[in-house]
Amino acid sequence: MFKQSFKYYKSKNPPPNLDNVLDLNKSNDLTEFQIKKVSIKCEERKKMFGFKHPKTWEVYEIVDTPGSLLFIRNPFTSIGQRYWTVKCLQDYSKKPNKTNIDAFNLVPENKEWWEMCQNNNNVLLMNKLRWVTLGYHHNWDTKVYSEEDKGKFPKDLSDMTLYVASILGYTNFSPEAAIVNYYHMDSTLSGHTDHSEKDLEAPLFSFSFGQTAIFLLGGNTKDDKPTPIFIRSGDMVVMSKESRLAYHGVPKILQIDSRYWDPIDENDLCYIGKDYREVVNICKDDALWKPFGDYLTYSRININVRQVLSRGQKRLNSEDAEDVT
Ligand SMILES: O=C(O)CCC(=O)C(=O)O
Repeated sequence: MFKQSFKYYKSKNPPPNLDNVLDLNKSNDLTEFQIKKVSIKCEERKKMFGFKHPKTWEVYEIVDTPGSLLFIRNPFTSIGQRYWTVKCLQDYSKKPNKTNIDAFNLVPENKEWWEMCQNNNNVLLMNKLRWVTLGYHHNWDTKVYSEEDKGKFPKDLSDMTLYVASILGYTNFSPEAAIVNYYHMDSTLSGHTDHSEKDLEAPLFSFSFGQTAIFLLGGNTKDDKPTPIFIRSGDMVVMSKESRLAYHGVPKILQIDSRYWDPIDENDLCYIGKDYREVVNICKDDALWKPFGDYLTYSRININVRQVLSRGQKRLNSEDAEDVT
């Protein structure tokens, strides 16, 4: 069933009918058998740079799927969306973080990918970047993390994820690994489960920017019929427990007609911490922001953040590697 749905939504000719795709922008049209509104206790929470005030967040649980999958409808401000876009393109793509293009030796030691793409408007090179891994590097072959294959987890991404985790009540979460996926209009991500992390109780936070995805959320086997869901720019998905072991994938990227990252909201600028200023200056300046905005008009960026260690564990050991299949 998963494969059939994937093929159906991936199809270009004929294009799929989108009437059955769960659309959280039309939450009033959805029934209690599809979504449940989740209230969060956030009166005392401070607003953080890049986010709307948590008291305005719309949090939903997707019903009739394994485990718990939360969907938060774009809690980001437009400058927040710009900030994470610039970080994913300009900073997280730098060495020593790992990328899919490392294998092709396209970027010399003393150069950076984003800078090279900009210097000669190298669209081919730009479109080659498909993923970056941060912190404990995801091993695409073995799916096993190792102490020997790990970089520094970015502080801003850690702070941002911890803020979201605390608002949603996940007080013990520790951000230790991330995959940044870069999609273009013809990209897909085939069905898979997220089982590399030991502690499946720990949530997985997923943040998306740019073009819209059709996200397929299935069951514990590929025989279960998946639920298709629109994920738009700024939307956040949190998977925990059995939902992490549910098959999911992205069969299609759809062109959007609004830019969720425009116009920038001056109000948000008074919340900027000093570590964020340099990148915010790029986001505020039309000319400096332009190449990043152009990229988003034909791409989607997804950042998913995971906890690798079990609670109280300081480092991985060889036994962990044996446990994970
Ligand atoms: O792009 C997405 O929304 C999903 C990404 C994902 O499932 C993954 O990286 O494991």
